[in-house]
Amino acid sequence: MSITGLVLLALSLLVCTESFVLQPSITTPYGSTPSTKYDITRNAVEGSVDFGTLDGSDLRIGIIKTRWNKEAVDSLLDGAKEALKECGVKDENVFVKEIPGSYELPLAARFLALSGTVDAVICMGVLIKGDTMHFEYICSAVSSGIMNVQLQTSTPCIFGVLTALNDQQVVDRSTGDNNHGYGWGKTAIEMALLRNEALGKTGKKNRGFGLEAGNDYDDSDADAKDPEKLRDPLRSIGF
Ligand code: DLZ
Repeated sequence: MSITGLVLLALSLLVCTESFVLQPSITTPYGSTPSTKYDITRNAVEGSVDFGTLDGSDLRIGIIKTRWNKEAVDSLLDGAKEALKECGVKDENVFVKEIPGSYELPLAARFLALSGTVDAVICMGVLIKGDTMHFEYICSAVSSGIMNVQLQTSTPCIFGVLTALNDQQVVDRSTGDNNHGYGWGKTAIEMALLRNEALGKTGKKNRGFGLEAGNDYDDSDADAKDPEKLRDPLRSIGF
């Protein structure tokens, strides 16, 4: 074998060793989780989803936030608001409503979605694991509840709930460059635009992700066009 061949062989062996032998694992209260080497830089790559340029200047966004873990939730709210502002959403088109805890998020989101007055809802809360099974029940109910609401109402409902095993995980994900609220804000805009494109809020010719609609889908929504409700959607549905 030539010298070049030997060098290449040695390099391949080094890469294999790095990939398969030196992988870190993450320890959780549930035990050690096998992981790839990318996990150690997860925080860095997590916030790097590319949302491109989003124009939210015509959108109305509802945010429902919990009083449980208020400090962290308020920081997440700041992150989301920053993203909405960056996308051109007007301050007067962002509606924030506080509720007690995460368990209440799906119903509150449903009320707001059914009002037909917002283009997306961000459901925001922080769940921290305690000593009992409470955390597991609430996480499961809230995540499937929020999914159900968005599928039933065709209004994007963003899962803005941190499900953390300890306080440190909350701090790591609700502050600084890794404030998850920011990504939730961008996701809300992208999904609101997608919904409006697909369902015709942006004009009949633009339905179906850019395809001409083949039927006469009626997008007149009396509630959403009622000037009184447009002025203050939260008040109009009883908040
Ligand atoms: C009761 C409770 C507990 C123990 N922990 C949290 C939490 O970490 N995060 C949260 O958002 N809510 C918590 N709650 C309140 C529940 O979500 C809910 O408000 C109550 O069970 C009443 O339905």
